[in-house]
Amino acid sequence: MSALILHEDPVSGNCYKIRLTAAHLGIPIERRAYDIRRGETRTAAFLTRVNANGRIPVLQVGDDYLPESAAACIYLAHGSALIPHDRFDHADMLRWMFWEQYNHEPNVATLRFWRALIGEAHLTEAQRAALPAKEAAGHEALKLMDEHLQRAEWFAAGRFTLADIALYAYTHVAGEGGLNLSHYPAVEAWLARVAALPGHIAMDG
Ligand SMILES: N[C@@H](CCC(=O)N[C@@H](CS)C(=O)NCC(=O)O)C(=O)O
Repeated sequence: MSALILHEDPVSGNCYKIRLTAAHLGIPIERRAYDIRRGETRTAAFLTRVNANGRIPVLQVGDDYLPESAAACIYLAHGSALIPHDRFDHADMLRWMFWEQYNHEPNVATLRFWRALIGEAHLTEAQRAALPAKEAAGHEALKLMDEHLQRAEWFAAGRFTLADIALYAYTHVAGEGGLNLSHYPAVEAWLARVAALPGHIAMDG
């Protein structure tokens, strides 16, 4: 494999997904930090060279740049047990990863970013007005996860896959955004299962 560099902000759960995947697979990755709160992913140099979309994470593979956390996790885990081979299980894993990006991350991660990393006092009027809707949608996402986890130990294929990594990243810090996880006991039990796996690393590790 070519040399790997993760362009990241260490506070970002999307970046953590990639570090967690690499940790489970024993793949070494060099890290390059940017501060998103200072606009460091919006400079001309970053937009031209790293990601025209102005966001981290970006996994650099040799001279090539791969934005999007899910794409980077799939690149790292190619051919490994973290991606099911069975056709249905593979698609089901992707189903949860797509769901995470559309229904979960925009609510659960955004609430954490606004409340824990920016601070409610510094939110714009529009952001403050959006809080109740984000909270309702965040709880809806956690409820759906809890219902699934009352019936299954893992999200897809009956075992730990990239779907669990993608969902773990922001779920385990949902409380920082004001979403009380104690309402979701099956989610809490699953978080503990993930954290107990060999190879697990903490978000700030
Ligand atoms: N869908 C993307 C989301 C990337 C994203 O939203 N990155 C945020 C940090 S988690 C970012 O770079 N924000 C800085 C900005 O938009 O300026 C992924 O999964 O990688």
